[in-house]
Amino acid sequence: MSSKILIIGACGQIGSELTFKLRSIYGDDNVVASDISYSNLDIVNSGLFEIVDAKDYASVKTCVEKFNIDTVYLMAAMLSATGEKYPMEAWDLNMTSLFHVLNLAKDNFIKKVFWPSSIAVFGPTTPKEYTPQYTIMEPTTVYGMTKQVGERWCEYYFNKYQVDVRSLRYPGIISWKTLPGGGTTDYAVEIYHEAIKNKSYECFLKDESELPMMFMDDAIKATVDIMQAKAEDIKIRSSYNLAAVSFTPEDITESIKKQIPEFEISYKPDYRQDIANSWPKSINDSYARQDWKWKHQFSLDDITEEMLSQLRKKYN
Ligand code: AKB
Repeated sequence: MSSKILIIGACGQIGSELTFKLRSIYGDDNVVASDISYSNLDIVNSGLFEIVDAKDYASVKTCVEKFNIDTVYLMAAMLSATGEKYPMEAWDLNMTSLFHVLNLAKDNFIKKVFWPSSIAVFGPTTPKEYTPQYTIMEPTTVYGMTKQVGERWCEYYFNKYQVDVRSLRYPGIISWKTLPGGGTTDYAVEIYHEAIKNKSYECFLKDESELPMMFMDDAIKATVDIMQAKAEDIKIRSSYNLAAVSFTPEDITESIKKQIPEFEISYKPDYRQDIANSWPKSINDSYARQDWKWKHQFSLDDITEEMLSQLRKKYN
């Protein structure tokens, strides 16, 4: 069965790479990229593109009807660090956009929804090591609160209205094509850019701040896999824990130094340190591995090798 896909937030870090991947699988004519502005020309110029305001129901619905969309990937969100600066705006964007898409599915305009959750659903009272799927969840960031409550709504729409919504709790995502914006895990992308450009980096987290992370290719694979899985294999309709690697700024520095021995890091923790302190160090994703056979590929050294070789081409 052919799928007509809409990606909302296609100009962002994950949305942009997801757009290219979905076009390669389903064909350029079947994948519509959309965002609030023309902020990523690679995406705007690479195929079907529409301006869509995720907070405006009419704007989303018009695009869905225009292209006969059956599947929506809702990638627009305000992340953890920016969300602490603009709490009401984060709540509004993250919740309003989710309700619009869930309601379009409930009212049969679309058939299937992907919505990303995050490790930010966990908080300081959650067990930090190998955090289980089902555990204490008392997030202390607005972003984490929107993701936690969003998960409840996803499960509610599945149980009450049979909406086929699928979700992953992404860790920090590392990629070289598009920069992340406004997250606490962004340091793990910035550090590679600075390693190539300046051979030094001032980190906004402390050396021992361990967080769950993942290379973009693994994140995209997980997203495609969960959406392609048989509905009966998706046993969790809130959101699945998802993991690949966990490391500290010190670990990533060691990994970079294997290739750039003169690389130097210094530490100047800011308000994002409190956010990092509230999140797990590592995640138990055994349900994803069991239910729809999730498997990651990239280790920290694999990520470093790929990031540095791609960014060398970009900057040199
Ligand atoms: C953030 O740091 O806010 C995000 C996330 C872990 O969801 N990258």
